Amino acid sequence: MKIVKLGGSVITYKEKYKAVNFKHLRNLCKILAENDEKKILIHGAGSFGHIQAMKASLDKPGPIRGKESPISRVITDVSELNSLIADELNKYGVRAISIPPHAIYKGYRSDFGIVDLVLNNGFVPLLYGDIVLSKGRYRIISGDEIALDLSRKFSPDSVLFVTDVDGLYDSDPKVNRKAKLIPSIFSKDISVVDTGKDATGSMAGKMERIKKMVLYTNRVVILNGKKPDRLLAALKGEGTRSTVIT
Ligand code: IP8
Repeated sequence: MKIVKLGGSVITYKEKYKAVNFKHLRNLCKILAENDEKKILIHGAGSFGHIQAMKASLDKPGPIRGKESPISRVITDVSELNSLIADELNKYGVRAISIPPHAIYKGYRSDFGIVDLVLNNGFVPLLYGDIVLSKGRYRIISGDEIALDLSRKFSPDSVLFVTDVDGLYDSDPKVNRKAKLIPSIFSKDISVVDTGKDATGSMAGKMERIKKMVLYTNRVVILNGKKPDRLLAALKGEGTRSTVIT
């Protein structure tokens, strides 16, 4: 079984409120339809979540009181993105069934019974970065954190992160043109540099979770979703330009 997270920076235009990148989304749906292995899908919030969440300072967990309207707005917006993605997946033949995280999480506690039920009846569970509630409090939950919790429960053979870069580099490829891709690395050798510029801690948050994830899966792969063939190769367990973390 595999867990695949489609990053918000690939499937949406991150700077433009509620703008889906249908070209990338459809290319990825096509690939996911080609591979009929058991899988759980997760997607990020992209411009359907991060823009409003930052505007209303929802990035840190806190009391709900006074923030009801942005919380409800963000939950509604990410669920809208989720419906669009479920629709595209179904058009391409992926039998996805959405499972809203806010309905299965209470604070930090989750009940994945419904994920198990959906998966073991031949469907593809589809979860996403969301806002979850507990008594009087809210918190943003990233798709990466959901991937970690699902890994703990389902022990997938691999977890694939579909991002807008080829993988991990020895320096920031968006700044340094000479940055070199790291094809494989042990999780213990990863040092995390905080670049935090979205509501869930960006790359640093992702790396913290990946370091924990390798305890529950054989490998974590970070790859570029703008080159959909790489996702197909990684799904088949073949080598492709990416970073493999073990
Ligand atoms: O895009 C963020 O999820 P992510 C969720 O997976 C919200 O980090 C609501 C901003």
